[in-house]
Amino acid sequence: DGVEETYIMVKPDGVQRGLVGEIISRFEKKGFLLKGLKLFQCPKELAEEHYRDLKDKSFYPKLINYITSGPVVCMAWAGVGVVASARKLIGATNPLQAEPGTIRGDLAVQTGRNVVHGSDSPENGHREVVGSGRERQENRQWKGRIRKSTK
Ligand code: DAT
Ligand code: MG
Repeated sequence: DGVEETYIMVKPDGVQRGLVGEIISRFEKKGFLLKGLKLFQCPKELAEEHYRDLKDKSFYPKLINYITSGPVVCMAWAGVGVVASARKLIGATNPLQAEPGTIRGDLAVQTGRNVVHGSDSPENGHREVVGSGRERQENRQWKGRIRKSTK
């Protein structure tokens, strides 16, 4: 049916700058379904797992420091085509190249402080939302309940 899920995360700079509401608003207004949300201090091991594909990049140590430097807001959003659409709403990785009207285009200037994460494929969307192992069990407690309670 084309319904996907994507993992959206307001990064520590977005939380510190008070942009959580603004960012949530953009996905709400677009019409996607918020399935779960929590404020979370990301442990180093989970940050390394999240960004494992980048571990050979020169900026990787800084990236891990940044993402674990303060609380993040974790969200699961669902909808038809939500993965690609969310990436469009977020804009290019380098905020200076992100189009005006996108979250990064409107709210950020540095690649290393680009305020928000969005999954890059439906497979990664599912993996990042559901998690694995110990996380998987814990995630059941905060994700995926809204559809039931609002209908
Ligand atoms: P995106 O977050 O747009 O999916 P990505 O997955 O390629 O981008 O990289 C993950 C994060 O790593 C990105 O949001 C910011 C950081 N990053 C990527 N490229 C970088 C670079 N050239 N210099 C510094 N940080 C970078
Ligand atoms: Mg990415």
